[in-house]
Amino acid sequence: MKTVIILPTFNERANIASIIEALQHVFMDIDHDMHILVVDDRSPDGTAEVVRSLQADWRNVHLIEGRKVGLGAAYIRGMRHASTALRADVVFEMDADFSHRPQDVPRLLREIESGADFVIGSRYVTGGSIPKDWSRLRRLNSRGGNIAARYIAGISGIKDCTAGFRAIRTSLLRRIDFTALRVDGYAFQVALLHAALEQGCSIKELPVDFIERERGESKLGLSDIFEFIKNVWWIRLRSSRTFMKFAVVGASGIIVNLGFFTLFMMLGLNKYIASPIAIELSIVWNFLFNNYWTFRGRKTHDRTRVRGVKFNLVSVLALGLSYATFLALSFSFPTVPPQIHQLIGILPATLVNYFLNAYWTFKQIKPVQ
Ligand SMILES: Nc1nc2c(ncn2[C@@H]2O[C@H](COP(=O)(O)OP(=O)(O)O)[C@@H](O)[C@H]2O)c(=O)[nH]1
Ligand SMILES: [Mg+2]
Repeated sequence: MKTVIILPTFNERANIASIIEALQHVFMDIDHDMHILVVDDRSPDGTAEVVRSLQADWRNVHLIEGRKVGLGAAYIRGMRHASTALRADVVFEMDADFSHRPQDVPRLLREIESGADFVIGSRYVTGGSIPKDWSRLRRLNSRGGNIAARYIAGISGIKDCTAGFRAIRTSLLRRIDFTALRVDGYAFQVALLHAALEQGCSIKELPVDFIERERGESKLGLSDIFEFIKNVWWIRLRSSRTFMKFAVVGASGIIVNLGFFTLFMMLGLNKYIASPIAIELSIVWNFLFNNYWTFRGRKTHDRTRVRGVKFNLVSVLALGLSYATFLALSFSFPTVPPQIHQLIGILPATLVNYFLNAYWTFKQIKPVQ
């Protein structure tokens, strides 16, 4: 079995030689054709130079270089190269900074040998761990990413959706359209996992300890976080018919909201009074539409009466949120037309509305397993 460990690098001069050596050491006990592919984005610190000098000693070290677009773009380039030019059967995703331990490679590979298509080195299954000294923010970021992958993108049954240490069969990768994933950064991890699940592959999670890097800096940036949020919603939009219906209802609600708002203003009503009434009317409209269409097929715990009460509570909260946004924007940007403030106020209200209604008001009774 030809196996290629893909190491994306950006300014990893301090780590690259030692991680390659550590991997070579581990390879000695593995009974497969083991290779390393460094995907470097022309690191200014000269990471590629170090790799080239190591290539003189190791025939199984490969290097491709490109323009820096992001971690996902680097992995896509690496995976394409590994499965076509290098004809790999299995690829690994792995950080070059020792966050993932080289000695865990054989364990993940054994799981592939036993038939899995996709093996995750997981920090969040029993036996796995994240660094004890991770800051609250870092933990929140990692946990939040997994919660978003689960509840927004709808990936269920996987504990570590954002893991960056994984072994994947190229037979699976060849069935995936990378361009359709539409991701360049760290969001790639969740996008690829979701695409793999859509292919109906066999996925395994094995516990690993994630080690904090000692040299160099993390490259996770703000743009990665924004792309991550965009991506989980994009997955949701494509894969969830319920959310599609909710979005259609929401769009019709926007027309109701802005229509009534404009009508009331034309009738001479003060805009601060017209706003909440228009919001409330659109919420009632949305509820009726959702109740009799979007969530119609759901078996819920509650009777319609209780659902009605819950819906009203959610409505008040959404109304408050929408109106607070309207007020804040009106005071901050008084010259902008009030319709714009009213329109922006719909956004936070819609998100809160959807989650509370989908997971509380219309919570589905779980089928007995
Ligand atoms: N080629 C390439 N590698 C990247 C890029 N961003 C991050 N990396 C590499 O991907 C791996 C994981 O990144 P790291 O900064 O350790 O992320 P963290 O572990 O989440 O803090 C490291 O080996 C980085 O050098 C990029 O844009 N291009
Ligand atoms: Mg790292």
